[in-house]
Amino acid sequence: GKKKTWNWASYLEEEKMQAAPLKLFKEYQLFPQSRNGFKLGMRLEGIDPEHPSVFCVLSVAEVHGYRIRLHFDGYSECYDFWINADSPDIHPLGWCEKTGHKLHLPKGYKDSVSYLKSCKAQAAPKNLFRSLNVPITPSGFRGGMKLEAVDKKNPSLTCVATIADIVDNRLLIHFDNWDDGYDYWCDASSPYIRPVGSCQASGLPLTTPPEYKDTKDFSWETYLESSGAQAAPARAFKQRPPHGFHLNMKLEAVDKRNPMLIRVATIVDTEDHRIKIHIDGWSHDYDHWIDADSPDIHPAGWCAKTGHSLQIPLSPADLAVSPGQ
Ligand code: MLY
Repeated sequence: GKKKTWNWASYLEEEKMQAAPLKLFKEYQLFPQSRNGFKLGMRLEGIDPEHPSVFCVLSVAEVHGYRIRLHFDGYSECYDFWINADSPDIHPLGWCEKTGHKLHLPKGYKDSVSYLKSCKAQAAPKNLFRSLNVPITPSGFRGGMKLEAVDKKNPSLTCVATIADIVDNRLLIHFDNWDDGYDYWCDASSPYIRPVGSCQASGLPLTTPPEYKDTKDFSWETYLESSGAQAAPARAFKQRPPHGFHLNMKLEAVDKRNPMLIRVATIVDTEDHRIKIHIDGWSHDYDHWIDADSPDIHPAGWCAKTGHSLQIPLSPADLAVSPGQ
């Protein structure tokens, strides 16, 4: 058949749809100001996405456009993951020591000093990391404070939770007496966190820690007293305005099932703080919700501008002749 190059402008025209306007995106979703300076083999410290409370030694395993694939030193490649070069989840070597965080060394390494020495030869230079020039405003949140938080893995549940860590202006939310697999990082304006007592005030059920067989046995007052913890002050919670995305707007989104790929996508449903995206050309079975502030969505043209490949939608005709992409 005849081959023509795909481009956003003619695609939008054909589809009679609109690209999501730039003003709806967060700064880190937009076109980056600097280039991706990370190089293969560089070492750094970062959060394990499956265990957000854990900081590990990571190495750069692949560089693609403004994104990098990170590898856990000493572990299987199956745990590798992709992030943007300006991710707040990564730090230069030495950051954990400086900020009093425990650094998990690769399996089999007992002698942390000699291991880190060998890494230092390949340390990612400090200037490659997102510099936080924003002054750290005292937020009223402190480590150990209690609050009510949505379990993002079970979004119908609002649960008893603790601020397990604070880095820059982000809070690590941990669910009391659950493992750290449910933990997540968010900021003071997250729609997923609320002050102690919010569920009761709005007549919604609060999921209590697992040791409470009957939710009715739980009271915040006695819980705070017996745990010797403070409630996060209501004034510390900031309200975030709903995003402005609309139905049928198009954008570029990381493929959830194969995160090395970015695909052309359409917004098919919206909530105040989430959008439901459809991967163009795919079955609606793959449609899924994503936070509107996710670092994995970008405006049309992001891939082209950052030197990342973009998986373009296959038309039914392409499907019949091409072996796939
Ligand atoms: N069905 C899940 C629910 C776990 C909820 C954990 N949250 C509250 C942190 C289970 O029982 O494993």
